Amino acid sequence: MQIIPSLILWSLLKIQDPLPGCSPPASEINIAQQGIASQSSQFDVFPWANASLAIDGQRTTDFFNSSCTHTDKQMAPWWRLDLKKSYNISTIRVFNRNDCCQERLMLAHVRIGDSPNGANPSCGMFTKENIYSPAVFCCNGMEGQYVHILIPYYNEYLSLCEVEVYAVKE
Ligand SMILES: [Ca+2]
Repeated sequence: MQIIPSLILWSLLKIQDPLPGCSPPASEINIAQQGIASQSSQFDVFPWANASLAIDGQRTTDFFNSSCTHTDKQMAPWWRLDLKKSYNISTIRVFNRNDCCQERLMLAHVRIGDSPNGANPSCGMFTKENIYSPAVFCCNGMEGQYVHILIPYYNEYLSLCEVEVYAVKE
């Protein structure tokens, strides 16, 4: 008699928990694709790997499927999403590339705020626990127009395959 309620509960959790650890309300959707993406530089070897490929709706994590961004190797590279207005953001999910080079994202920060230059509060950072995507950041309603993902302090490439930003669509 206990099995059936458990199965029902399990099914509900499977449906309602697309973002483990954050549990956004059903009213929230991924608003990333309505924004404008940019990045600190363009990698001249693969000039097609522009900033908008992180919000094209394709989560493929193989860089050579042509759906991931790529900057040049530079000090403190960044990727920015301009949401055009301020939102209360519950959750950000990031798909790192997985065909190689996952460690390049180590210590990168996810920031949210109204400063277009990235001087905003941090929602979290990449560690060895979450670089093998997808990484889920629980931002608990942090408010901002801009989402930055930036690698501080390092001379490095920055590549992102997909960034999803969950908030209440107005
Ligand atoms: Ca993509």
